[in-house]
Amino acid sequence: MASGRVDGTRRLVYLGLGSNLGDRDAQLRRALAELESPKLRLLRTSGIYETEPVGFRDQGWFLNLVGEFETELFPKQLLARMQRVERAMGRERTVKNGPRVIDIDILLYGTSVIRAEELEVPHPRYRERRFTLAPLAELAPEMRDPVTGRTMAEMLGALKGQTARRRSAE
Ligand code: PH2
Ligand code: MG
Ligand code: MG
Repeated sequence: MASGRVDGTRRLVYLGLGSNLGDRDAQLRRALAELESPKLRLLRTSGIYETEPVGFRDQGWFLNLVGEFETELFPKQLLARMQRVERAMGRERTVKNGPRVIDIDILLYGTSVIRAEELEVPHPRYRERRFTLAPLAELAPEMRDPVTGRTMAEMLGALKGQTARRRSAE
């Protein structure tokens, strides 16, 4: 569990999902359903958090959650799957960090550290965001960030500001 390696090939991955346009609940549910496959199995989901927009602030509040998956997909295969689901759901890339029907991000992929142009893992900003750390700390408070060694609970405890209200369990 600590290494995120379940056996030789399977990895635990944590995906962050967010939506602030349209029927946000329905979109989170649909994205989880469309992500699932024999090689990407959903193990647990956090509760749903109603969160204040971070970054570009002049937009509606988000619903965010984190899904814990077990996967045999390599990171770039996983990214392609996520982008396919985003496109199928009508995601349009317009304003950076602006409103979206669905956003799916790899937060953690086992204990891997990946620094490629098209993919950075751990997610480069997840340590500063309550909308990612609150659901991660709910699922795995003692899990450590592979770069800093800090636990999810420690990082969450150090954050100031940014409203995130846990709304319901899935
Ligand atoms: N996603 C962003 C930027 N800001 N704020 C909240 N509350 N939730 C998000 O998912 C979010 C955000 C970029 O992906
Ligand atoms: Mg994002
Ligand atoms: Mg994204």
